[in-house]
Amino acid sequence: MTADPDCLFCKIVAGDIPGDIVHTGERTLAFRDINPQAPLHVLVVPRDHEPNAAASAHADPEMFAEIATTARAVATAEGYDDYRLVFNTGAGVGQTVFHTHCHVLAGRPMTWPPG
Ligand code: IU
Repeated sequence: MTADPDCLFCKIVAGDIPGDIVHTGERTLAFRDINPQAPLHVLVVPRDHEPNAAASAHADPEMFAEIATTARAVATAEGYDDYRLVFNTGAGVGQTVFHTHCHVLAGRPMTWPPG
């Protein structure tokens, strides 16, 4: 497994700092966002460190299927059939934590296009 000692999400994956974990998979982890933007706001992360979704896709294409499956499991477990998945990829579109993560958002009306 690849980890970056300076990465916050690697530390949550390793259990070195606490996260409100809602799903534990062999290769993924899901935990609640500390600053939720919807009634359900969970982050699904691969355990392996990559800086963003594009890098994960390159390193491990199957990871995306696993992230999507995990996202559905999390949403279903919380009673939501409809949910939005977001991968901010790059600082220019708002990525602030540079460990691949998928936002799973649900529980309120959402507009399109996103802001
Ligand atoms: P972004 O796509 O990189 O902007 O998302 C990073 C998310 O990580 C953001 O929604 C933060 O609220 C969230 N987060 C967190 O859940 N726990 C933390 O300790 C930190 C950020 I720092």
